[in-house]
Amino acid sequence: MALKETLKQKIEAHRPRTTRLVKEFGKVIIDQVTIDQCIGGARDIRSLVTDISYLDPQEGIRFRGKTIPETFAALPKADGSKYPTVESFWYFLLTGDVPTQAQVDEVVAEWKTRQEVPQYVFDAIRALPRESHPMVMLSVGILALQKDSKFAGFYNSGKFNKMTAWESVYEDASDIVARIPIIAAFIYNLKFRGDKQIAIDPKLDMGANFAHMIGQSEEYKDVARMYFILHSDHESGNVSAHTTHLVHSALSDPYYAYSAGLNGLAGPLHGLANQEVLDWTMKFQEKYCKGVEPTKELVTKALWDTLNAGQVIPGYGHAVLRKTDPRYMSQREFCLNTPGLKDDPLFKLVAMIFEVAPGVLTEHGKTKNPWPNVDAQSGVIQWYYGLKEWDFYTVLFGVGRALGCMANITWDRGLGYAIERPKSVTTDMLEKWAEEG
Ligand code: CMX
Repeated sequence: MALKETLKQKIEAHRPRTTRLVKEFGKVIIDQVTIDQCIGGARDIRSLVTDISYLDPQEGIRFRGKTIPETFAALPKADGSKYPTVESFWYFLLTGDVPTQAQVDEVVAEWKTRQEVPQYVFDAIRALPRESHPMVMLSVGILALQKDSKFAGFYNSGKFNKMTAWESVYEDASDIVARIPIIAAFIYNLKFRGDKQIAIDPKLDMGANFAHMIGQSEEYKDVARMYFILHSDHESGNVSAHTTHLVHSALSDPYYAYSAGLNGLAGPLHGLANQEVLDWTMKFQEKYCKGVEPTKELVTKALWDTLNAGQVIPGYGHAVLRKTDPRYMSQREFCLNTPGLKDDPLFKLVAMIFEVAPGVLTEHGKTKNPWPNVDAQSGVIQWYYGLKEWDFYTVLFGVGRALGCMANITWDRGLGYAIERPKSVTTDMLEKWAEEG
């Protein structure tokens, strides 16, 4: 059965669960809100629902109930590869089912029909100053596609229907996940390869085609597949996923919603941390290792200098996780299993930071989680394969994150989630409640 038809059945089967929860158990209390949560970024307040992924503070992410190793093991692999195709993962994220090879082939073929990016998108990106950050270009590229939104078209058709609205979200979402790697490759080539563009190879799956379009090696095809899958989703409260969900909750179409999500991903406390890690590491080598090999002592000194300057150690800490991020471990494992990469000086340095930073951060005593997150490891792999332009790294994150955000808002519409509108209070009110105890 085709993906959309399977999804239709899943959504229709799920709806009574949501309706029953609201109707029969709507007033059951599942959390309480404290003043520090109000002021402190709504940390930990249980107020979002998603079945696409769940983040356990100790264990890390599970996609549709599966850990990262379980996900990689379960899904059909790309031809001649140890990693699944991104398309098979998309099927899995949307439906919760592990697809058969035939179902994967269908998605791969469907994405081919959606891949063509209109010329005006490239023109809009070209019209930006060439020094614009690649994330600006990606966000503009996605927004430029809005003109042809099927969801907006359906909304404006006069035939808008809440029960079927998810179908046009699915159409836009599928267009976005199929097109975003093409736009990302265009940006990379425009900015970093002297505008030498490479045409789509219609024989390749999404990850392999991305590698091909940025002029990368055969080996990088697996890097792309792994990277996009690992960065896809991290439940719903993170800035990019939450922003996408919030904007779409106003029935803004998926283009408006994901362009906004990307703008959040571009923050240094979120997705931009991956470029900050490389920047920090390079500056460390320049400043502390002139003519000498990096040592744990030098790394310790550099970490303390950063902290004493009031800055954060990029790639460390997390709002939810309290252990090393399994996305970090998965990429570290990739490095350790890749001859050449495991002996790469930059990988060795990042591994040394991993040995030292948790202790320094613990002694510093501020962060609730001294362990590395996904961003501490991802840049090293890109660097090794020659993708050294680190201000592009968050674009790679954005290509992967599209999968999670688009799967989520398809289900948001399927289940008819309401416009998001939390309540704000004033400082006077907080002070009054504080006094009253
Ligand atoms: N280095 C130094 N200080 C850190 C720190 C780090 N890596 N991580 C947290 N802290 C500090 C916070 O700045 C905060 O200090 P103040 O009390 O002075 O404000 C204190 O420790 C408590 O913070 P927390 O509750 O542990 O962490 P938050 O939930 O507030 O923030 C995060 C989480 C990720 C923003 C933070 O750990 C951080 O800034 N890390 C570095 C940037 C980074 O790697 N971001 C990527 C996260 C993954 C992703 O989204 O891509």
